[in-house]
Amino acid sequence: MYETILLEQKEAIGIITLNRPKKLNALNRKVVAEMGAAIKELRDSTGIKAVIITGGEKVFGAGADIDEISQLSVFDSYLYSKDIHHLFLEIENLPKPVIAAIGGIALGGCLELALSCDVRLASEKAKLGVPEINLGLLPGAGGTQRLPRLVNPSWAKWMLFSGQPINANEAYQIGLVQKVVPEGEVLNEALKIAAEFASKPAIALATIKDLVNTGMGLELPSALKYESRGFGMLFSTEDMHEGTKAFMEKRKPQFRNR
Ligand code: CO8
Repeated sequence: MYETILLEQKEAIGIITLNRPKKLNALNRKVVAEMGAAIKELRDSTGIKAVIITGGEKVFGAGADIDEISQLSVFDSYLYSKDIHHLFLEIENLPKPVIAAIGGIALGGCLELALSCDVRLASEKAKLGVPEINLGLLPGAGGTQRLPRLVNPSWAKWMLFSGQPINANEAYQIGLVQKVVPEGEVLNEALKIAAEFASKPAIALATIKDLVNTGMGLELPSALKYESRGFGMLFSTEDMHEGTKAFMEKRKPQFRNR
């Protein structure tokens, strides 16, 4: 149904695979439109509890399609940047965990896509970078903002100023990826982690994700008030009563995501 991406479901896990292999999965307008539709499908599907975004075991993606962006007018490039921001915010705010499984190069707009995911896994062969400076550009899909919020701002500036990619172990050391796995194993590992997340009570998971995302932009006293409201709200869920009861009865909880 989609041309530039693949959308699959494995049990409770939705998997979006970038699928422009001849162009190293470069993002064009069609990819952005199709990913937007796929993310909405995954959001609305009650059977999906966690999401993986990947480019497969060899490449994650080489960034925005340079051929396409080189032909944009000033105003169109501004609008395109806003469209990509809209998509990446939808991913960031999806009320389900999203894992980026990075099998190989993740550059420019594709690294920025991975930055909008909740956690990132990388193959030991992966290279991650923001080379836009070499095109006389900047990472206009969130890279100048999400990267320094995720890693030490000086590391972010190093990557942004030099345009040089870093390898998976360096990315792990600066906190850009949470785990490095052997070549060819990134999807298996992502599926394991997604299955663990998917087994948790969905309303608590979505509330925690919203609290982290929203709270990071608030000063602490307001963020803590927001947390108290979320905590109180969970007492109205069946899963909270089941989780605490199961603990007292020394059995495994049966969460029903209600
Ligand atoms: N866009 C379009 N085509 C690409 C891209 C790209 N980003 N990257 C690779 N390709 C194409 C190549 O042109 C080539 O196509 P063809 O076979 O038709 O000539 C094919 O993919 C294979 O690429 P290479 O032959 O170059 O493969 P190599 O293994 O030799 O090199 C590299 C791989 C190092 C990844 C190299 O392809 C490269 O440097 N690519 C560009 C990386 C880059 O600069 N990315 C940043 C792009 S700009 C960006 O992401 C901006 C994001 C913000 C956008 C905000 C909205 C406007």
